[in-house]
Amino acid sequence: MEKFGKSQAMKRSEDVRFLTGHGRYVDDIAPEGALHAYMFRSPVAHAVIGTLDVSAAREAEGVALVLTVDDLLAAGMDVRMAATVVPNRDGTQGADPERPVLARGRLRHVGEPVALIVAETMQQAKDAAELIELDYDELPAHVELCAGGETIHAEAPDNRAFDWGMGDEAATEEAFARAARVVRLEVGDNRVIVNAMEGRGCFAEWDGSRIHLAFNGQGVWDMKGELAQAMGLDEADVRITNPDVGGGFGMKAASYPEYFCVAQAARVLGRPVRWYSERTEGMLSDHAGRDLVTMAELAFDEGHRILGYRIHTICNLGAYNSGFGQPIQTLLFAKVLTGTYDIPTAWMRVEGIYTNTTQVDAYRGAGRPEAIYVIERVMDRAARDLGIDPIELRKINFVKEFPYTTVTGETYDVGDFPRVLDHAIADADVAGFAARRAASEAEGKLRGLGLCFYIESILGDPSEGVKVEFTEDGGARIYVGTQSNGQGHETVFAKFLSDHTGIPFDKIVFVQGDSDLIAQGGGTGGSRSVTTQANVTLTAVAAMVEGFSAFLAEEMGVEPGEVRFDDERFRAEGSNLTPTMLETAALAREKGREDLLTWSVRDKIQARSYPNGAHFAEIEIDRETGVAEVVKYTVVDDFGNLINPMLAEGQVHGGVAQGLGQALCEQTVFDEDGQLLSATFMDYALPRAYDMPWIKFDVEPVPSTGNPMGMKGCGEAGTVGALAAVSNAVQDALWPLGIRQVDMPFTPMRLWSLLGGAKQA
Ligand code: SMO
Repeated sequence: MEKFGKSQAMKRSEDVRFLTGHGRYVDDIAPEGALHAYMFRSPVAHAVIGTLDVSAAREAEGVALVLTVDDLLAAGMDVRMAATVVPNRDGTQGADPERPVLARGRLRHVGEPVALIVAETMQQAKDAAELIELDYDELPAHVELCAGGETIHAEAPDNRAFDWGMGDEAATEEAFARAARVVRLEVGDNRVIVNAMEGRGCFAEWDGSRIHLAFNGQGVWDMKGELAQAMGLDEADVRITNPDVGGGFGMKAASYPEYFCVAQAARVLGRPVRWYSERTEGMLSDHAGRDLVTMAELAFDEGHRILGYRIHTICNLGAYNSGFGQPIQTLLFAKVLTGTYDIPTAWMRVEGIYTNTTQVDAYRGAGRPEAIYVIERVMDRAARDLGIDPIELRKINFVKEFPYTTVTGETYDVGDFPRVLDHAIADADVAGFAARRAASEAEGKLRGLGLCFYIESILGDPSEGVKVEFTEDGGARIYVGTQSNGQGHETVFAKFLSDHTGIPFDKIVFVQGDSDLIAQGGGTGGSRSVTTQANVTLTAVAAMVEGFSAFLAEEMGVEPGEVRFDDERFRAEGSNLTPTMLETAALAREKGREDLLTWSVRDKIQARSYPNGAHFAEIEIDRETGVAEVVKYTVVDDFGNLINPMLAEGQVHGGVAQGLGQALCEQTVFDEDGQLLSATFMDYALPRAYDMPWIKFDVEPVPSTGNPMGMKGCGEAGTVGALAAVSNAVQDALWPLGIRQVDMPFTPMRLWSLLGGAKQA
């Protein structure tokens, strides 16, 4: 089987469907005759609700139902959304205020759901929303990223949700005390609005005893438990489905208020109900990403070796705690705190701050881009301050012996950072940079080269489920527990099964996203899918081979141990029978062995994997306009073994695009009243194809020991590397002008202003 299954650049079979408008997204499959739901949202960032009068809306034409939090409570629903807290440094717990499904007494951000209106048509629902009378006493909005200000939750009077830490504070102090040099840098990580191509949406139907909620998520399993809890149903009476999904990026992994309300509306009305977010509505209510600021310090000895690392991070949580974990921006941050460097001691302190803004949550990388951004910016700054080449400084401090356990307790199993970096140095033609810079300068442009050497720590849920079913038509179905959001799972996992069983690819039907069809799974997130799903598929294949071998031994008249599966066929010495997997399944069906036709397996991989790599960005800045253009971009990744290098490269391209967007143009702006000023694509600049450079991509694999295929997750890596690579390139371009600090996004306005200032100086 070794000759199959690795490194095949098979094109995505689902793309024909997607590109010709035949994708089946949640809004395409809402039941005929479903009522339309519209969410009435808070118009202000902070207020105490006086009265909420929905009586006129209830009487409006076409309106079937209006739900407020009182209606949900009266129906016995649990309106508190799931959240977890972190222990504070002083041993107390982080604040644990309620996030209600619909506003309860207070309004805490613009766009917060207040009442759901359900009507025959969307226009009628929207018209009825105009009739809702919401009286409130407005409070000052707290939008600055600092403690203090008007209290948002009684549980956190100074708006500080938590103050946690990790590492060894005293040992780090001591390291700094004996350092030859200390380098400091404040690093801002701007808030981004995720803007998945497909907005959030759902529909729900109630058959009198069971609820079916379809939504465009990153998996069905968390929502199943949460909806059962909220609605007071047995989990067996909850079916959750995810159809085709047009991009999630962490944002769609959360459970959102609309889903609970729409499900309840369907139950109350006994009719299907649908809801779909509009773009501005999504910008106000989809969980945002990043939004933190870090003071970072590195202590060095005389030989430029790092003695200690210390950070103090302040995170904007928005108005509520994340459902994944209160310190969402720094939870996985801690796992790669020290990056690829051998740092003997480190300390991180993190404060979480509530503000009257949309909630911040997981976004492509969920903490790891944030951590790598900080360490790679401060490493670059350190090289400048110490007067040493940034590549050299990294090489001096790289972890070189594996396995290596970091100060935060992660064990990097394998890696070869110098080899990966050298490959990237060659691919990026670093040696030719000085000449390219001179050429740019001759045209009056500034040119900079920036490096980011990242590492990730991959694994959300280590366990995954799969079911393989042999069907009467002579083919097979694979049911996966992961969930494609557009990454190509349909191709990858069907092909993987095909390669390991010899079942022809076109005889395999791929099924995902239905909690009724397989018992459990983990969904997509944290770059976990390929490692976990491939692993459990191998486990299922092993079970099938064993089961079929025992069955065939009888048919062949040999001992069970004598049957082997080899080169797509079962064989045994002394038998002319050499059936394929599909032929064996057909034979089993003929003999009434139904037990051999369905294989359900749940298995977990043993350890995390640590993808790593080097990104080199080269940018040119036009002094007259302040426009920064990425003119050259090089990536060399260690993703371990790849099962489809083409799709992995596609993941990197998309990831880099998201990183460049954050670095160059995406700017989320709230005014002092907490109104989102960048709430349309007129004001919020997403990168376009035109903004993307050509990316030179290659791999330098060091197979992981954490999973049987030796793979390392690749879904988020592009974003992790891009932020610091571009930022360090911009810093490199501006350094000769004496500009020492500039934060993302590097918009023309920001750079032009800085360059104007530099000219006058
Ligand atoms: S930010 Mo992701 O879906 O782990």
